[in-house]
Parts: sequence; structure tokens; C-alpha cells
Amino acid sequence: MYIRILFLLLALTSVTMADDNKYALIPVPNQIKTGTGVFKLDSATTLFVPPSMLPEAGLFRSYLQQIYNYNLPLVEAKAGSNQISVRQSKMPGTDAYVLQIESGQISINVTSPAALLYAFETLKQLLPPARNYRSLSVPCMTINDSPRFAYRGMHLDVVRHFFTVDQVKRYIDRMVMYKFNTLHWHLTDDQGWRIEIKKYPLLTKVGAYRNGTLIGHYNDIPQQFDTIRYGGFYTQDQIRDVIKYAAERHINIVPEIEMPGHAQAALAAYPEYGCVQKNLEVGKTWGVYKDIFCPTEETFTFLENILTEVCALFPGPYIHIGGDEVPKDRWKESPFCQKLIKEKGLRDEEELQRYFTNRILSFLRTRNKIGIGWDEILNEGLDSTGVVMSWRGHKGGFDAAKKGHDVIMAPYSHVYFDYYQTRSIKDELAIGGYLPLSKVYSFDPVPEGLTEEERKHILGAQACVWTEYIADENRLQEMTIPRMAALSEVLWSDPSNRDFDSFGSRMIMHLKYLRMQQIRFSNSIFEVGARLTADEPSGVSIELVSNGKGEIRYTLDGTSPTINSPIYKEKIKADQSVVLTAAMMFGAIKVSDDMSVVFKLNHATGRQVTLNSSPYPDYSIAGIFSLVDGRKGRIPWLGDEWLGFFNTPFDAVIDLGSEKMFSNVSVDMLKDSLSNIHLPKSISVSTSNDNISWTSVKTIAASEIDQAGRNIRVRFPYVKARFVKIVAENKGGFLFVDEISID
Ligand code: TNX
Repeated sequence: MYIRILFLLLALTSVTMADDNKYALIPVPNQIKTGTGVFKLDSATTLFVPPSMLPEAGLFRSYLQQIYNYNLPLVEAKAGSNQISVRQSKMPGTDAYVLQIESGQISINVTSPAALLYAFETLKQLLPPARNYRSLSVPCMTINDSPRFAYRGMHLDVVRHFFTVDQVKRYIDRMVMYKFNTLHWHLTDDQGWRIEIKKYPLLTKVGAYRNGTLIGHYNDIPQQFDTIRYGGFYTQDQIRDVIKYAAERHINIVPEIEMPGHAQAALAAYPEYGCVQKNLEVGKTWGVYKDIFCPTEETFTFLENILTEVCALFPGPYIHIGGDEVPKDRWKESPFCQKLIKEKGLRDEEELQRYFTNRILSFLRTRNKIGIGWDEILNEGLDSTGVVMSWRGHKGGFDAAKKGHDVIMAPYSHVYFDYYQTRSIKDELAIGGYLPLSKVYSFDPVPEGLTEEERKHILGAQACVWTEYIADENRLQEMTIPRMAALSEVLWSDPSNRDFDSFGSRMIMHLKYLRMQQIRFSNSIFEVGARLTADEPSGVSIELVSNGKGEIRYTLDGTSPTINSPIYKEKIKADQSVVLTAAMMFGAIKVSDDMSVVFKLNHATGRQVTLNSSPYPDYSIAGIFSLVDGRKGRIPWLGDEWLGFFNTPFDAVIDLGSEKMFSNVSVDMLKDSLSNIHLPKSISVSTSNDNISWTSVKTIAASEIDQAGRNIRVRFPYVKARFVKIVAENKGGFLFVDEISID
């Protein structure tokens, strides 16, 4: 789906931009005052920086050298003209800078060396986006800028798939480009232990390698595996090397050592620290494993020894100790744990996890470190120093801030970059979910309803990049870019400057900058989407939308659009069943994947639906109209096309507008047991002509439903009616419903 020729075209795209978006700056600075004229870098231009900022100057100079083959000499004195000169001064805002570009000189005022790095990143984006550019000129302007949040993070899971030191450094480079300052390095999990610990060599000798890996998706039945030994780890020297590289770029690394769950790789090496003394193998599949650390004194010593080495390696204030997805089975079965629960006066295994977490947090304190944990650690009585990372939505962060804990927001709904970013069938395998750029961009890290004081606990946010389905660096780049760019505006920019249209325009120009640096990216910005809308008084139209600025061409016969296909200009009236296929094109060149909507017209299409039960908030974005929009929801399911009903029936009335004859009601429903989505216990159909008195038409039971699979049909002798009521009884968990057809 990632089309290389796309790059050739980008030159065409910048001409149409509105004036205020004419600089492809991402994240958008707080204030830009445009001037007239340009500053030209020529062979006489010099650079002056205070001695404390020579490292940042070095990075900028080597960039100019590498990209433009341009040598910018560093001088020890301030000159009146033809110079880029840097001065440190006090101004409001942590890491604030002012970048003033005049035709005679560029002056940069910074509050810190980090601020200089950020000023240079901005300046780099203002230089011409083509290598070996002969005359390097920058438009005159003054930029005032500083970050919104102190914690601007990217996470990287190097366990499910391993990334080398060089690959991690390149990941850091991309973070710098968007002014991120924290790398959350997920170093241990069930499928591998990736950090050398001198005291426990088996952690890497045994724990860093697995004897095979799941092929395809976790939900595939049956699961399939390869038999290739897979793994790798970082020596402590390599870790120090990465830390130094990151520190030079003002990025702090937060290492994560998972406990007490996601510990299978460690237990494969040292089974004595689990509750059951048995041989385990390093995980080959994804998901959650039942074997976890047992909270014995020996285990605490083991973990504290590990953390002692980790604390000595990483200079930053934070150590992440995991704490997510801890199944309590082993603790429940263990006589030792049960005795410990009694001895310590704990209520249950949840409190035992709190006891476990608090012990580790207080140990970290003795090493002058602050512990971070996933939001599962937020239990009554959590040590007050514990920082909560809120991944299961916003609530964990909200509750933690209310209780006075510092918080880092990482809700899967907005920043899980392992989710799909397009609806293209060509988008490679991903874990599930749908997280387009616009959704990332709409993210607000500060949960609603916090007081001024509580809001101060929201340190910032991060995207999580779990790598079950991200096996190499190319895919890593495509999954993170451009979504990282969208997140950078959430974390850095003043909210009053945020505007998705402006971002889209700047992003398209910015692609040239990425291309110049050979950074791959997803073409998701050009994705064409279809929205089906109800017409008044009846009927349905298909609207095509995209953030890309090219032409949308489409066909109605199932073929792939070409230069000869019609250009989309206005909503397409869908008065018969069609297959609509659309793509974004610049001239004859296609820059997006093909998008297809199969549109099936029936009595229910485009009609009014009333729900008598409420969908679960996370799975209601499809909207009620999606039930009758003529389009079937996709599998693997993306949260935006299905309505989810949690522990409640699906109960809906469809108004057909006038009396119609029909003998079939069909409902599309999903089954995905691993996600707690089940088919219903029964479905019943009744009809009415006044929406008051109802006649029951037919009920089908679970046995029939289970055989039907996704498309569940309720058939009966022809009836004539205007209102149709459909009730699907819930077995417990989720009911996922999409298209309803009546014919
Ligand atoms: C849940 S998010 C996990 C990870 C998985 C991820 C996949 C979190 C704290 N735990 O172990 O990789 O889902 O999206």
C-alpha cells in the first residue's frame, strides 16, 4: 500500500495551500510572524553558539553536511551579519525558543540546550526539501515556540519483535524530528528478555530466544507457528550507547521491566521465581500468559538485583515496572500466596498485587527512582509515588490524577499505533482496531472533569507501539509515520493552533522532507473514505472524503479506477446496489489504495432506526445509521463499523417509511470469542403498523444462530408492515451488530 512513486508527485501538491499553511512545520509552532525576503546560507555564512551548546550545533552541522553537502563553519565570535547566532536567555516556558530569521542573519534565543535542538529542528523543516540544494535559503519570519507537555513519549516494544541498536537509534532520530523527549523502551515480556543482566546470565542466554513465532493473527483458528529460533538482546554496553545517543538528542529513556505478569521469558530462564516449579518455554504466541512471578522473598531479591543493574544503567528518573494484564490463577492456586495474603491482612489477590507493586516502588525509591506502572497498578493504597500510565482509556488517568498520582496518558483508543490506520484491504496485518490520523489528532491528553490542581498531574502522553504484527523496520516506520506527526501536535502545540485541515496540508508538503531523508511512511493521508448519508425524504447517497489534495476518481462496476474514470465532484446517489471503487490520483498516478464499498439496497436501507438499548461508548462511533447504510462492516472488525452492546440486548425498531412486503430480516453479527464478542442467545422479529401494538413474527434460537455464522437470517412467510422490531438477546459480554436488511 505504500507507493514509492508517490514521492515524485509531491511537488504538485504544495501550490494549492492556504497562506497560513505554507510552511510545512510539524508540530506547528505556537506563533509565526511572517516577514519578507529570505536568509541565504552561502559559503561565507557562519554559526556561533555558546560553548555549552556545541553538541546541538554539531548535530545541526552534520545534518547540513549529510543532506546538502554543505559545511557550516563554527566560529567563536558573534558577527553582525551572515551568521546564525545562538544566545541563551530567560523567557517563559520550559525549553522555549525564539527563532528570528532576517535577510541579514538568523538569531536564535533559547532557554536551554534542548530548546536549541528544537529550534534547529524547526529550521531544518524550513530549508528546501531537496538534497544538494544549491542555494539554501530560508524565508524571513519570527517563531516563538515552547512545548505544551513535559512528557512527550513514544513507546517501543522490542520483545515481540526485536530491533537492533541502529534501528532503535533511527527510531530516536524520528522522535527528535517531531520534538518528542521520552522513549519508553519495553524490554521484557513473555516472548523475550532483551536486556543483559550481569547477575543472571540465563535471562538472556535462555530468555532472549524463542523457538518459533505465531504466523498470521492471534485470533486465527487454529493458530499456526513457524519453527525458527528468534530473538536477540542488548548488552549493557549497547544499552549505554543507546542511552548516550538519546541523551545527546534530549531524549530520556524509560526502561520497562515487566512484573509480576508478562514474565514468561524470565521464568523460562529461572522457573524458581514462579509459583509452580515447572519448565516453561519462552512464549511463541501473543496475548496473556498465566505464569507470573510469585511474591516470595527470593523473587523480590531477584527482581531487586535486576532493578539495581537497570537503575545503574539508566540515568533518568523513571523506571517502568509493567503491572498490566496480571492473571491471578497461579496466585489463587498457590498455598504460599494464600498464606501471604492472610499474614499481610490482604483482602485478595488484587491487594496482593498492590503489596507487590508497593514493595518494588519503595525499593526504587532507595535508588532515587520513581516507578511507573500500567493503570492496573491503581488500587486503593497504591504508594503515593507511583506514576500511572493510562492505557485502558482515559479513566485510569482520571482516577489516578484525582488521587494525586502523576499520570502519563496512553489510551488505546487514540494512541495505539499497532492498530490499523487505513481501511484498505491491502493494509498489512495489524492487531485490529482502527486509528486513522484524524483520531490521533483529535486526542486530548487531559481527561475532562479535572480541577486545575489535578490537571498538573497529567505529565503528558505517549503512543504505544506494540510489535506483535510489526516485524521489521519498514513496517515500523509505516505504522508510526505519519501518526507520530499528528501526535506531536497534540503534545507540543498550543491547542488553539490545532486544526486538522491545516495539519493535512502541511503533512502533505512535509512528505517531501521525509522522502529526502529516506524515511518511509504510510500513504494513509491520501486514503479515500466513503460516508453513506440518508437523503431527505428517502434514499441514500455516498460521499467520498479524503485528507489528500488530489483528485478522487471512481468506478461503479467493481474495476479499479484509472485516469479515464470519472472524477468525484458531488455525492453519488445510490438508488441501486453497486460496488463503488475509489482512489486518490494526481494526474495518472494513484497515490492511495483502492477503496471499495459494496452497497446493497433493501427496504431498510437509509431508513430511520430507533434503539431501545444503548451501545457501549467505545463501540458506538459507527453511529446508528451504520445499521442501515447498505454497507457491511469489515472483518477483521474495525471499531468504526460495528455497534457493540455490552451485557445488554440489541433492541431496535426500523421505520420503513410506509408499509412494505417482506419475508426476510437479516442481521450481521460478529463472533470473536477472544475479544468477548459472542453471537446472541436468540433473535426475534416483530412488526407493527403504528409503532404501538406489535405482532410477533418469528424467533430463532442459539442453535440456528450459531450455524448461520455472521449473516443471521430470520425467514418467515410474507408479511406487510411499516415498523420492524428486532431484539437479539445477549449471552453475556459483547454483541456486535452491523448491517440489517429487510426484503
Ligand atoms: C495489551 S497495553 C498489552 C500488550 C499488548 C497490547 C497489544 C498493555 C499494557 N499490554 O502486552 O502488546 O495489548 O495492543
